Amino acid sequence: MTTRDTNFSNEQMLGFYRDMLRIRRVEEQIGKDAKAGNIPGAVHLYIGQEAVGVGFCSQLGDDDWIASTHRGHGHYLAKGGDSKLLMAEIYGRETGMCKGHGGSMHVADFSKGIIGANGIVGAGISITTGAAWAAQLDGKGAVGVAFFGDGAANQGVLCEALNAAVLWNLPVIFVCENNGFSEFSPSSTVTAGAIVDRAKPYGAANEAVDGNDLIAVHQCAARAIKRARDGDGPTLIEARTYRQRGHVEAEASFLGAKYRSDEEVAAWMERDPIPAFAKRILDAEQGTQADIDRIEAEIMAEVAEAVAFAEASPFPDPADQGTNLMFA
Ligand SMILES: Cc1ncc(C[n+]2csc(CCOP(=O)(O)OP(=O)(O)O)c2C)c(N)n1
Repeated sequence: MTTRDTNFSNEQMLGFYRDMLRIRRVEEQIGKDAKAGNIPGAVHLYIGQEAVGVGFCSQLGDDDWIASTHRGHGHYLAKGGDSKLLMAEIYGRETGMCKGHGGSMHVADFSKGIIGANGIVGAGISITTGAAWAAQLDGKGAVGVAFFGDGAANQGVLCEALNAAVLWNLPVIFVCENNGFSEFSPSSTVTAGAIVDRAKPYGAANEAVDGNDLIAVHQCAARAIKRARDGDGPTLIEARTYRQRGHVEAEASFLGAKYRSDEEVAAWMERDPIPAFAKRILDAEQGTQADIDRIEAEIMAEVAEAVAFAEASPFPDPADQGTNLMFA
């Protein structure tokens, strides 16, 4: 038996497990549907990185803002997004949360504080900085969390945002999910230095964390969120994790050369955050195999319901193209 995670009740531990597994199973389904040709457009999966989204979003409310990337389904679900609306959106149906006009890369729900995923690499960094500025002006203690990749960390916008955030003491957290790749380029071939160190010239708080360890992410996130809510300014976090799937689901059909070894993938699969968390719960006797099995069954039922909902939904009316549907 390993030590209990004394900060967390059994219910909370199982809740974290459920939230991560929900993202995993929904995305596995999306991956299958993309391969079957049921989904229009490109699909980028978050599989392997679930501990980061859940570690942060489980501590945020609907009034806090997050922005995501082209790999945004996990953040949407972790922040309380509805799986039916997500699936319908990705299927391009009218019942999606953006009425089928956004698709996989543009999932957003302002009512849940999800400013949006974004196909423009790095764009969420500046959008969240603006949302954090608005939150500061509102004075109600809300924070902004920008999730972005290691490739995005090489965009100039991170420097601009850190500069403004420190200067104006904004309640913003920049969360770089370093998943090892920018498209098909290993980070080591395109990224100089440690991303976490990019906070230092600006004097921003900063922390690197094991992005596959939900408890470590949760604790690191708690420190940064407290700092932001207390008016103590921004934090840059580098969560080191691994993109288990390809950059985009269809990549096998157009990529000639391999860009990572089977051994590397296998080594990271050993560190998959979800089975590791199940083991942690069982070893610490914070839940039973029956709990794990029940959660699995409930989530599989939710996934089936989401797919049925999407499939039964109509496509949007082409006449609505060009209408600002977010505010309609
Ligand atoms: C401004 C901009 N430049 C380039 C691209 C093409 N592009 C799409 S995803 C991607 C890689 C992003 O890598 P990273 O930020 O590490 O995120 P990850 O895909 O690993 O989650 C690139 C270069 C883009 N969409 N937007």
